Amino acid sequence: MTIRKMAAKAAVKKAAVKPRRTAVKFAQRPAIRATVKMSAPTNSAVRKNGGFAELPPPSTEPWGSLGKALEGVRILDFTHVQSGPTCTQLLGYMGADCIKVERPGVGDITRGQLRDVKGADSLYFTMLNGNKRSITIDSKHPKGKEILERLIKHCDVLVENFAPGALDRMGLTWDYIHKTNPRMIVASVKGFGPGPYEECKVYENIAQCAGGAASTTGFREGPPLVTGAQIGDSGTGLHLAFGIVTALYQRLRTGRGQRVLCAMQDGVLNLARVKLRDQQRLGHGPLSEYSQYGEGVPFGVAVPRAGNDSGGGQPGWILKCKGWETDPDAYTYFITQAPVWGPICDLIGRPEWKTDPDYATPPARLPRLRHIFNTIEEWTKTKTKFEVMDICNQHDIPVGPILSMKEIGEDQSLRATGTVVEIDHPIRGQYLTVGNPVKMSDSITEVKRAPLLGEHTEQILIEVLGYSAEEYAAIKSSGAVTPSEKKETEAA
Ligand code: CAO
Repeated sequence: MTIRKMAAKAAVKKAAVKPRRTAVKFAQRPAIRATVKMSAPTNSAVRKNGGFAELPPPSTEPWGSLGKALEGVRILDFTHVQSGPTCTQLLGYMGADCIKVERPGVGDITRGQLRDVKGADSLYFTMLNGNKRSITIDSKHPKGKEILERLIKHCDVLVENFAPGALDRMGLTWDYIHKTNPRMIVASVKGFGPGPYEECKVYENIAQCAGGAASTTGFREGPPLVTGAQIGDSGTGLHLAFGIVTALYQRLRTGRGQRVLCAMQDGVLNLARVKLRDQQRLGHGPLSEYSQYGEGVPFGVAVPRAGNDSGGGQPGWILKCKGWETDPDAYTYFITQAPVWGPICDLIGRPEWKTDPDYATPPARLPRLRHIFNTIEEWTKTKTKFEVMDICNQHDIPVGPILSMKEIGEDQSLRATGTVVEIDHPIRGQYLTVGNPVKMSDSITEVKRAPLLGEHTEQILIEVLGYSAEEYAAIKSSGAVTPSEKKETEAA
């Protein structure tokens, strides 16, 4: 039987005993490696179907009834702060069983950072650690090391984003992990890849600066700027999730795990690649779509900050809308896309611009963009940002309201799609989180609250790792999973 047939058979069997859309029970479940026996594929099989001789016949079961995409994958989640937790939360949304290992009595440092409700885990933590179980283990305690070894044997992927060398200092070197479980994928976020800065600790804004985003963000006259979108942390977590899923796929063919590394600098650069494109274009002349070109400001040796210029070949800018004097978000983004230039001219009361040689073609407009946007703004200032959206959409003119986080939190269409989700938490009560931004027709996401610190320690030790009740009691009294008195005093 082929690998795929076996996997499909196991999935169908599992689905048969599981009613549709029931919450995934975090019960003992064999990891994928246990359900799929490997056999070395022949070369022709490797060429066919990406490594599989045959796919199972297409299922006719109802969509969403065959479990979740990553069901059966178990993650040893050794992540903290933002980049790693973003990655494992996404894997959890896709159905992986994420076991988050935290330091007894302390936990992920973000549990206590930016606290808004006394005694409750922060939103920083709860919004990045949904769909996970929490186990507390002192990774430097001898018994803790033994538990970790069992976890390594029972999991498919270890994800971590400690400072360089921290995992090795715990004794969890790649050689040790690979020897203990050759199928395990070890995925890491680090600030920098191999090179002069590889030993450095890195946070979000450092990555934005080192990855080329900050030097190209902001206004020409001002200093470099970081963006609110967490492209260094969450962006790298997203890249890492992609690496993990592809490594799982390759493992089906090779039978072995591998190391997956995402450096935050690399992740940011990948997201800023259009600016490296522009750097090379600059060698062949000025960048005509940047408004400084039309303003006659010479270019320097590096890609400049472009303010709110549109990144593509279609000029755009942020324009004031009705109410801008008092509402800081009463603005719209407006793109003067060439195919709808005629309707734009009609809307703003400048029909003569459709044929005027100074305005009729995109190249003719480039040196006049400031004047053009000022004129369009005279029109947008008479409408709310939502009216601009409604009117322009009727003419296929690409515009977008500047939405505040208040407006996004209250947006009913985002709630309806599960992108913004309201969650119940036993200590803080209800809170909003961002659900799975990736929608899949056969893998339906259920967003679950973040775990309390060590909430599942007993459950994981007994149900996943197979310790007896007596062994669990001994582990508890050993101090390997509970805070030492010293740590408790420190935390208080
Ligand atoms: N039991 C015992 N010790 C534990 C433990 C556990 N369960 N979990 C973690 N620790 C220990 C680690 O072993 C490490 O100890 P040593 O340095 O003595 O070996 C220590 O806790 C702290 O690890 P750290 O150095 O990673 O943490 P930090 O707060 O000093 O640094 C950060 C944080 C984010 C700068 C660093 O982890 C880092 O650079 N990570 C990689 C890049 C990254 O992901 N950055 C994005 C963070 S999100 O903004």
